[in-house]
Amino acid sequence: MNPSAPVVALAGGVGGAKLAVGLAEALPPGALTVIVNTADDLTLHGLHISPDLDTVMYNLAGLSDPAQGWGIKGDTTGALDLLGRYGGPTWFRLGDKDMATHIRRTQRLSEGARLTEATAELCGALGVRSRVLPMTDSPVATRVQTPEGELEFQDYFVARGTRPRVTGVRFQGAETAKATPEAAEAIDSAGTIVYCPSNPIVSLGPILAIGEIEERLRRPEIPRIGVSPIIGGSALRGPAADMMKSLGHEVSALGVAEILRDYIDGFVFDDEDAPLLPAFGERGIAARTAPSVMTDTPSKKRLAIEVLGFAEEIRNQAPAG
Ligand code: FO1
Repeated sequence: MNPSAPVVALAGGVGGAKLAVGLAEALPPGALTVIVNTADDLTLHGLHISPDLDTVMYNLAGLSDPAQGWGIKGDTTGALDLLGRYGGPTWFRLGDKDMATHIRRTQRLSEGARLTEATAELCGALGVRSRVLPMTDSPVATRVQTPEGELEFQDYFVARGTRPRVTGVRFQGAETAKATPEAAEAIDSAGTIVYCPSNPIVSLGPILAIGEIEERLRRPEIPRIGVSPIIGGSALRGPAADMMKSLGHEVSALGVAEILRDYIDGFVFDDEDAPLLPAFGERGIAARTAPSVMTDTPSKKRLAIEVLGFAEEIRNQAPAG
């Protein structure tokens, strides 16, 4: 697979990280840039934690815990256990090795490095060959509105186990957040844009909420492909399905495509949902199905090849000029 120009993938957590691995496998070294949601970031124990950046980084480095999809495989929690004895919060499960990432990131930020620079250093040290970029260096925080009040994202997601019904979502700081020069340049020079199978509301939503990024993503002259995180009416993991339902979206691949509609030229969803193909046709959204459950590296790469192949088809159909 050798598309004519660099590929930019937009990703949130585990689903996004899996397709990023597939894309990195399918593309020539260095051809992939992953722009990652940072609105899930939090500060705990005095440490700056960027869960989605780390999930993408660990997956691309081959270090991630295969069962969870986040964190580091074989990690232990000795430091967290002792922090708990000191009276610190333990609801957010930080592994010992993972903690080194947060310590180093926090140190570099306190020395004046940008999150983009700190991330590049961490990825470089772990041997990640794709470029991993935070969506912004500005602070943006997802706030989830529920009958229990407005919650910080990780309070909703981890501490409350995504149980509260979501009545609204906002991305605090997005209205003034800036695109970094690196993210702007990556999008401007991309030959293909891929929306990974991440939660369209709280993983891709924050990226699209940043005006300077959103404007740049309106590039109809290049193929832009979305991939559904919804299969057979549910999400393989996480609250995407419940959240879409409570916010009034159709809980299906079509519902995801409708959310991303202004930003995509084609949409890939699971073979199981093939009966939706005529509805995509009726709504004028180019679509294709593929096996989209990513359980191992070959299945991640296979999906990536389908996505990139679809992008090439769309590129070749486009009128020249
Ligand atoms: N997810 C959980 O469900 N429980 C946790 O305790 C937890 C800890 C954690 C620590 C580091 C990290 O990088 C990710 C972690 N996650 C945890 C995942 C994270 O909350 C989610 O993947 C994202 O924020 C949603 O995309």
